[in-house]
Amino acid sequence: MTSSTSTSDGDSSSHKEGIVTRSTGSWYDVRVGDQTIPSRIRGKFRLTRQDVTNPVAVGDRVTIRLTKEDDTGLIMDIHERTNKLSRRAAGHRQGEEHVMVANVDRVWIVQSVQLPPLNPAFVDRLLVAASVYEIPAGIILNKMDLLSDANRPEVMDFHLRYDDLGYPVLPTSAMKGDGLERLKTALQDQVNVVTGPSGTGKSSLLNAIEPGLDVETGEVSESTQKGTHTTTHAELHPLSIGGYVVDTPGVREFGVREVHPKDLGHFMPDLAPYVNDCQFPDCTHDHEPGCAIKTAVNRGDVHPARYDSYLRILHSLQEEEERTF
Ligand SMILES: Nc1nc2c(ncn2[C@@H]2O[C@H](COP(=O)(O)OP(=O)(O)OP(=O)(O)O)[C@@H](O)[C@H]2O)c(=O)[nH]1
Ligand SMILES: [Mg+2]
Ligand SMILES: [Zn+2]
Repeated sequence: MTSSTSTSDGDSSSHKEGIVTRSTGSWYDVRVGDQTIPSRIRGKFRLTRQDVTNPVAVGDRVTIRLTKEDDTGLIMDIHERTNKLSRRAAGHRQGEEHVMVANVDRVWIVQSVQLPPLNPAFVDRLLVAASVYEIPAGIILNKMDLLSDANRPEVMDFHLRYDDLGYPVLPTSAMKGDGLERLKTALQDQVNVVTGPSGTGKSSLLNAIEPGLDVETGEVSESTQKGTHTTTHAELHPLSIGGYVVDTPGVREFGVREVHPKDLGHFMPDLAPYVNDCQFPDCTHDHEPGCAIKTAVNRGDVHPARYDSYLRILHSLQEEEERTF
């Protein structure tokens, strides 16, 4: 334990920079190069970050000090986060923030052409959530081998819609091996959250690009979440090409929340340009006359499916608000 990347600390020879890949109670796996070093945290982090259940989260970039005795690490410093996926804790720490993953480079939403069919409402909900968390998003359009005359118009429309919105859309077929090189390039050297409905082919895709990597990325069942203190830990799985894939416990966990209904339009890039042009300044773009967004939909500048998603999310936020207050 002598050579090292250094910090300005006097004892720099034993300091290393790494990324937290797993957390199990009081131990954290910190990946440094291709080594994983079990580490603990200094007490001060527990004391200074009392409003969060976990002061150190998976995805955190940290500086550790290696202990000479047993090759474990002590987390000395947590670097500033670019973003985080978090949720409100349940149980006795109810209301506190639980950070599931920090420093996510991209959330990938997997959809399949068929079996199950495209689900734009699901996609839009996650895109809004990603936008709220300031995490770039992308779409993987799998099972392209199932493209047929019957579903082609819908699939092309879907592809173009999100392309136009500026999201990367990657058509793939895990079965035929199509599009996998492009997918690999997109995932390489990034921290990727891969999510999507069950059966769309997440495991098949990940296995195709990294054999043996079968992470649990599916949605957690409703009943599991009702457990009083479900502690859900995400994990970063290293890719041999560089980068990580994260399994997160379910998309519901980072569904749209903590957005005031009136702010929703700001989180949809195609609606955002119009939100301030309505007749009423507090327009919800739902039923009000003189709504600039509805005008844009009628003019063909906003896709009706996107407006439809907007309304669904709006209504769910309004319901939530009624329940809470
Ligand atoms: N035709 C076709 N079938 C595919 C493709 N990718 C996956 N499948 C099949 O779709 C089914 C579901 O694939 P999985 O990889 O298990 O899907 P998943 O998204 O991981 O599903 P969950 O783990 O339940 O969330 C399996 O029967 C796969 O063989 C594809 O590109 N084309
Ligand atoms: Mg799976
Ligand atoms: Zn309006």
